[in-house]
Amino acid sequence: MRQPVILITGANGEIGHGLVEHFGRNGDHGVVALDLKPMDERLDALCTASITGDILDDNLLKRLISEYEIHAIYHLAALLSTRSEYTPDTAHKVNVNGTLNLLELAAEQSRWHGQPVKFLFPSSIAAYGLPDLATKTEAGAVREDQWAAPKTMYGCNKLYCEQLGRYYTRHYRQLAADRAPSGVDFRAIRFPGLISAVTMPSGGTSDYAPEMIHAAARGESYACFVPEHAQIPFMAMPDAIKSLVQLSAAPAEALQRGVYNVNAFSITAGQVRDWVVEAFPNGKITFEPDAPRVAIVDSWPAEVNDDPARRDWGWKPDYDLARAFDEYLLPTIRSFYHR
Ligand code: AKB
Repeated sequence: MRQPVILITGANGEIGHGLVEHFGRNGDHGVVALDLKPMDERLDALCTASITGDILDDNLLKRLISEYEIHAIYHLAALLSTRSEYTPDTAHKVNVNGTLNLLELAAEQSRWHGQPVKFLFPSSIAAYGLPDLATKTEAGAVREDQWAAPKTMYGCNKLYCEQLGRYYTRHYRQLAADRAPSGVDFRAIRFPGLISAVTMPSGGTSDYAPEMIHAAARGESYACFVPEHAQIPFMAMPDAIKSLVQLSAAPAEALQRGVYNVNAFSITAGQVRDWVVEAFPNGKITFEPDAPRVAIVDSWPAEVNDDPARRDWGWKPDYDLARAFDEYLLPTIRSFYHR
């Protein structure tokens, strides 16, 4: 018999670490962790299996189908926005073809065990594209169906995969004589910039905030690649984990949409610097804007409206700006760096 599990792709990444920790300690299914890199030993111990492999490897995915009964997929594997700009074709392969592979795997799993397979997909504020700063300021807290005109390959990938998920959930094989629901229950969250106290991001354009914080905590200098006034929404990593777990647990009939914004706090790069220099006086923060990456950040909303998430599945962040910095980041980073 195949063991009932949840599958987490990109499990060794920032969100992956938090999810493996959560489900490894208190999930009712085993955890199969998949990543290109070997899992950290501490997390490996929490997994039924941790597999080092590629979501583009069809043979590997077939092995997963033969060995496990997958009831939910948290598909985190992706190339983030900056890295995707340097290799747009690879980004499309990983972010889109990889997601298509996992949607097909979910559909086949559901056919085998006869239950729906929940598919949790981390989309992003990168799916939005504001044309200029004046419009960004005027737009205020953007709703899900506004300004979906991404400027990056990563944002295009995320927006298209949202649509792929809707297709699999509602319109899969609609012309087939033996048409049947795919069994894929796709649910997506458009995450803001995420800040973890214990992992470092890589390849994201919102990484300036966590990079600044961690550099200062190490007593190092940091040249921020956006100007002080650059403003986007951010979220403490524990809230990102909470939102995925909460959306996954919501009854399908409560969800009036497949893609949700979640908001925690909106902050400028200058405000991050102000907090950082107070918390870690040895850090030396300067601002050296890199125009192409500034243009990407300027195209993302200053804030998002998350009323639908609050209405449909009771979303509410635990960490507002003050709590995120003073109760999560500061103590956790200090112990992380033994400050
Ligand atoms: C990135 O910067 O690419 C990501 C994101 C905002 O989705 N952190």
